Amino acid sequence: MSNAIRRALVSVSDKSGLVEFGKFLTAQGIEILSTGGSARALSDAGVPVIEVSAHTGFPEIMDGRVKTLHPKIHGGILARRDLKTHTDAMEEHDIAPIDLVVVNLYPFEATVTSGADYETCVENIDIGGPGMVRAAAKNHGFVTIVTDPADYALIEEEMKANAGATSLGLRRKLAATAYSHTARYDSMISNWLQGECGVDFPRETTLGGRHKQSLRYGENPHQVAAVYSSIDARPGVVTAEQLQGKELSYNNLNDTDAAFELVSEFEAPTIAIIKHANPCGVATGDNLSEAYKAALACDPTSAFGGIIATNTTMDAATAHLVADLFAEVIIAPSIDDEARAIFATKKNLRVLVTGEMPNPADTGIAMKTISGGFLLQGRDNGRITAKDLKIVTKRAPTDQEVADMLFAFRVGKHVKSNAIVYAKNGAIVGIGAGQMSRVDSSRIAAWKSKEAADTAGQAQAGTIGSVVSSDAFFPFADGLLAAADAGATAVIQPGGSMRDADVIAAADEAGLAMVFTGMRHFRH
Ligand code: 93A
Repeated sequence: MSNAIRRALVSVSDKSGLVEFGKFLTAQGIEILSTGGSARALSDAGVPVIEVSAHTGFPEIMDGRVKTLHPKIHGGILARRDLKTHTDAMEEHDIAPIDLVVVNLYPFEATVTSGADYETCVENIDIGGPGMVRAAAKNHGFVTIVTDPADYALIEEEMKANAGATSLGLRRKLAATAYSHTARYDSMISNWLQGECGVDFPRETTLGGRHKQSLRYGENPHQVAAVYSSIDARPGVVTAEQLQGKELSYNNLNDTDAAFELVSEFEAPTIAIIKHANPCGVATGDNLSEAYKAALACDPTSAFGGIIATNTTMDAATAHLVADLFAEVIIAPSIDDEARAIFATKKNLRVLVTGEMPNPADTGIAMKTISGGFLLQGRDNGRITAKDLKIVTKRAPTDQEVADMLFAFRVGKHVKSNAIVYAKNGAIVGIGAGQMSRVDSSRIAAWKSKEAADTAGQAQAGTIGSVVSSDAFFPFADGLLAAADAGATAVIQPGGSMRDADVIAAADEAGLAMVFTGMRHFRH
């Protein structure tokens, strides 16, 4: 018996490529069964179809909620062609085999993102479609399932080459694709419903990502890697448009994300320069070029080969300055025409435009894999403002110190722990990141700042007269005293150590002003 496809069922919401594929199937002598809208689209284009309701002898009912849920459809898809009991059942119940299932689902995701009301979202939960997709995928030994119009061409190719049949290899691949399609579909529905009910963490979860691009390799050349868009993607790196430059690598994407999330914290024009997912310069300014110069001054050595993010339109003056540095990636919400022309002269430079900034206060879930599972947590959308600060020292901070402390603390949220950040006049002047000891982070930041000053031929390190931020409390006075030695005049930290009293006394003795935020920003 030939394996050629003889009968197809077509029921699609996304009707792209449908008419061409329908014509191809008809030309192969294939009978097409189809549901309401799909049948209309095909017959309007002159492709002969049999309505599913005519085939089953049962009408579409309940506004289409029940249209393909019928034994003649599911029996035709699920029957094993190599089992007598199955073929006998087909004969007994007058069930015709269906060899090709062309189905894609009600646009649930688009309905939710369009802001539709609850009822409309519920109505866009497809039931019959996933049933057929899963049935056809299960019976891939005999049945071809296609859920993505992009795959019509693959099927046509094989059918042309194999006298109207597809290979088992292709059917198996398409079945795997089909199950990931229905799994993602159900996870979108589940996530949406969980959100509607205020549930943070469902009992079971799938990641629900969509493959965007395979990457050359991961963090290292021996690791495979790919980038996925998630169900409720915030505007940012994954949704950005790449205007020019070499292909983005895994590390580029990771660093660019760190840079872009950091600048999203601020309203004033801000530049962040990132290396190895940590900032090596961040500054705000009245205009972007001022911010850039101040950000670069923090650690010009590390900035080489960095990732540069801004939260406002990239203009020509800043683009000229940026073009002088060897940078890997530029990311901005928008880039004006003159700045684009300047970047265009640097062919390898990757330039990304996002169209908008993410909201730092957005809720969302952050994920990290660990052996045997993964950790989920709410994203760190905590934001400290002046009213959250508790002054704990005899000396109260000046307005400038308060402004710089808030700036430093927000930047510190984006620095790997232990994170110590010194700031002065809206610019970061020293960063100590990722150390196992807080006092070491404090010392490294001061030392780097001194080195930057020496290189620039400045008389004193940027930390002189700065403020210092710590992402978690100082467990002892030593880290704080190291900061005072470096020239900091004010300290911002969460507080909450059992030795807070000692640390406060040390701050008073050193003449420092200190505030507690009551919020910690670990980042690992
Ligand atoms: O409402 S349903 O869950 N009930 C069904 O029996 C059913 N059968 C197919 N939705 C159902 N479908 C879906 O209709 C398909 O998955 C497809 O997305 C859509 C195609 O409808 P039409 O051909 O009328 O445009």
